[in-house]
Amino acid sequence: MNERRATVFAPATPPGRSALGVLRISGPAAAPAAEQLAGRVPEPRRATVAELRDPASGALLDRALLLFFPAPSSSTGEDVLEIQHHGGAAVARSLVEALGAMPELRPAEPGEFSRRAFLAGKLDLTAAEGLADLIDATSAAQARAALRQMDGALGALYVDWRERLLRALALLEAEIDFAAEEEVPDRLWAFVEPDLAALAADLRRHLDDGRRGERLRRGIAIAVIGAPNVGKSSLVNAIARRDVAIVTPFAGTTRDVIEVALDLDSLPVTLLDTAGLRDSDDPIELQGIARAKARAASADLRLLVVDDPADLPEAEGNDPTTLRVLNKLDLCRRHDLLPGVIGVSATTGEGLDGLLAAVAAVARDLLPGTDEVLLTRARHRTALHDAQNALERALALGVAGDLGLLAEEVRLAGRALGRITGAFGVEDILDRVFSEFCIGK
Ligand SMILES: Nc1nc2c(ncn2[C@@H]2O[C@H](COP(=O)(O)OP(=O)(O)OP(=O)(O)O)[C@@H](O)[C@H]2O)c(=O)[nH]1
Ligand SMILES: [Mg+2]
Repeated sequence: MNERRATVFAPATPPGRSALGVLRISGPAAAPAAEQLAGRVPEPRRATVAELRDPASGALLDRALLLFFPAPSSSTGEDVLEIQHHGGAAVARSLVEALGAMPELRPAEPGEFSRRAFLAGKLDLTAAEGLADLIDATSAAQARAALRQMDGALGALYVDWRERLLRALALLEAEIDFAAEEEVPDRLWAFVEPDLAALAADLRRHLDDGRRGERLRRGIAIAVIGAPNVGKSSLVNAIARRDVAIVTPFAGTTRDVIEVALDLDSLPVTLLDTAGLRDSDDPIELQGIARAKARAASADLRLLVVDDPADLPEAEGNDPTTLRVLNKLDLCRRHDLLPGVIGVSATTGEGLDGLLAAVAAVARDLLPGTDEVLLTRARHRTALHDAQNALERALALGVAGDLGLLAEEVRLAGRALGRITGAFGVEDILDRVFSEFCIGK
């Protein structure tokens, strides 16, 4: 049997105790599976209650809701049977076992439903990636961006650019076919060059986004740094509202970098608690300090914490990505506070709201606006760079350039853009894209 036509099944909901669970079956044997489990195939797209029985023993497995979507009007383009069964590990397991016993069915691989949808032309690769991001989204801003990408906003942009390239390529190829010269004729260049130059500028602007889209996807990294014992871990716990990091009265408590993912004012944020910076003989602490320095350098934002105003370094230049924080405000006299320094107490919670507001304000600047079309993945960035380089080479060839070479560069640029949406040469990247998905998606 053709592997792609195999019928696959997978739970679409996580295992464990719940009111309901969903199982999906996609492929030509979806209808026969319904027949074997429920004794009949439900009417298309109509919720149908049915008793599900083990085909081998006849034992009642569940009374469930069945939905049947015949090809091609289904999420995968194939026949799809959706079983909404009662939640609970035993019911789910018995249904999976009954399906697994059917020789024409096999369990789906991670992302296989989405992969089939892509192969059936139901969504392009950027939309599939948006779907994966939506499943992974932990903050409202991430979910919004993922939904926009899933709806095709990003794909449409790349398709439009690729079509502009293909139009130029068609003109160049017509010239190659019908003219004897090998140079680019003036009138053709005058026609094609402005378009290629405008596209190169669009690409440059899109790439030059300060990686804000990618940052939105993975969250803003905020490193909490400072000398030992100033209360960095206490501050992280206070912001996270739970005890993620160990706090002790002893300097040198934190060794490893501890990460906490937070939704801060609907922005995705990862707080990093780090080892206190000091001279030490302890090789373990020294390693922790080295890690702290590395993470602080690569973080998007730094909270530099002190517990004595005298320890505050002069603000270096005007680095908006390092906020200076005075902790243990409950022990300080208020007039000790310097301008531009945020006073907090991890113990009493005083000043935390102000600190979070300041963090959110900086974080918002590091993230894209709500309706920007975002470059969200390194995969896209690589392909866009390839397209841009090919375009720049094409433009550099200029009017005296070789017609065949020029056409080849434009072709390369178009292929690079096609790789992003999956319109071109994707077999090799499909595995990579869809392996990021969870099973059942
Ligand atoms: N009074 C007061 N004590 C605090 C406050 N924040 C932290 N502490 C105390 O300061 C001590 C050190 O706190 P930690 O959070 O472990 O300090 P740290 O900066 O993470 O220390 P290292 O991990 O060793 O670098 C603990 O005894 C805390 O209870 C505060 O706002 N007020
Ligand atoms: Mg600590």
